[in-house]
Amino acid sequence: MLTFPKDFVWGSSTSGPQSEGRVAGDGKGENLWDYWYSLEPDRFHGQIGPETTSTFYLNYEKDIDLLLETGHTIFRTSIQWSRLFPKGVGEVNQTALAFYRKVFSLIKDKGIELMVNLYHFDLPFELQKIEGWENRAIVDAYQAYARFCFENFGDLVDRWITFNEPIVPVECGYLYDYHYPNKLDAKAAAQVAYHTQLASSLAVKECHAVNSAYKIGIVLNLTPAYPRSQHPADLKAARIAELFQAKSFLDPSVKGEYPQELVAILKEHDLLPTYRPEDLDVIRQHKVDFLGINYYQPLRVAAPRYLPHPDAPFQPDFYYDHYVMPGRKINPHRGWEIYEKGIYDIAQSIKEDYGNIEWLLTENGMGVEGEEKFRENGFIQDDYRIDFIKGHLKELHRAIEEGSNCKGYLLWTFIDCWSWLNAYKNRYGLIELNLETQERIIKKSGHWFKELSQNGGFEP
Ligand code: BGP
Repeated sequence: MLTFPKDFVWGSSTSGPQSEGRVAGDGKGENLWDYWYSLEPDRFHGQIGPETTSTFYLNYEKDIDLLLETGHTIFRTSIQWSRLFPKGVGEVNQTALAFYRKVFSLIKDKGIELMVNLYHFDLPFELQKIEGWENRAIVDAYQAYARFCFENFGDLVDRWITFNEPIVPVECGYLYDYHYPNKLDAKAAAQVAYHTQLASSLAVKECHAVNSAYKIGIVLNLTPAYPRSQHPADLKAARIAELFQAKSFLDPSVKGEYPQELVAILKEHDLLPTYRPEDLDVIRQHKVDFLGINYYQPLRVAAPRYLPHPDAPFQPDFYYDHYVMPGRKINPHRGWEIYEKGIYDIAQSIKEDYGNIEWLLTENGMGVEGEEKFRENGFIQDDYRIDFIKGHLKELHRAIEEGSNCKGYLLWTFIDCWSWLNAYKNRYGLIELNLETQERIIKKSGHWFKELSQNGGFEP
């Protein structure tokens, strides 16, 4: 039996925009996903947009019961900024305030630890209209929104999160053409990243000002960058990839400062953001209390094969190519590599290089396309998901035995939910969602997860 520490928590993560849905009269304002969908529905898988999702807004009471039925001792979701402040600033939507207080109270009443994220890729559209995170005014708006949340929900929340995967909107929206506003402008990307970090540090400041006992962290999608070989050119590629993908938020959040090499690279390409010197004190003084780490697949890189075209817009992969390792283990239902040891390597790096700060694995999971083919006797027999979780937990257990300060495991996700570009293509849940009837059916993994949580471990 692999047994985890007594205070180790078990649960899952979701987000407001991916689970709540919109209901007539709920007072929610548009966020940039609502807007983008109205503009370009074809860019969303099957033209399925963010309006419906898994109807948590209507079904939260039953869904919270399901948390218990699947053994949750912790649950992470996010507040939708555009639900609480339909215009991003100014008037509060009282219906939303009451909704979140009801949901959070119910979760607490069930004895489940509650982790609440303030931002999961979902800027209110009114703020995107004024250039979104490129505009420093958004930092002020976010700071006010964050403070409002600490003051109004702080009594119910055990752990706050400033941002989920803040590098994702930077990459997908400003360096590559995946998310709105699809800009391909590295200068704007650097400004957006910098403003996001500053906003995160200011949220930490506000949170501790409201109550010094409140705990606040940031969720980062981390993976070491694995080089193709030990050739110096591959090692350099890996070092630089890690600077952009991980350390750009990890270092300022945990150490209170940016890596010098990253600053030098940005300077060389004339990409340094506009900043005020006093901001750096804010970042230095307001470090996170803990980290959330999301891990799905490793990042493998090699030295770049080609020189970039001199007129092409700058992208970090100017310095590295993505590397597909021959013989890698793969999840054939999603196309992502499975590399369980990544968890151990992350844990070691946090222990050695980041002062062994307290952390939780806040997302890990297996997306499966066409999952209904695994239905037998009325429910999904997802042994592959159980094996996936076990494989990662073995590595996590090994790291904890060696002194890693990891306090919990949160799967992505509890009920199959809508995903940004992929809609419901890849199912991740412990619980199946029937899109026609909205019926929820616990999968085999959901029952297994409850045993895992009750036993505090599993038979490998
Ligand atoms: C993470 C995001 C989640 C979720 C997950 C699954 O990066 O934080 O919001 O979407 O990825 O991704 P996908 O549905 O694209 O497979």
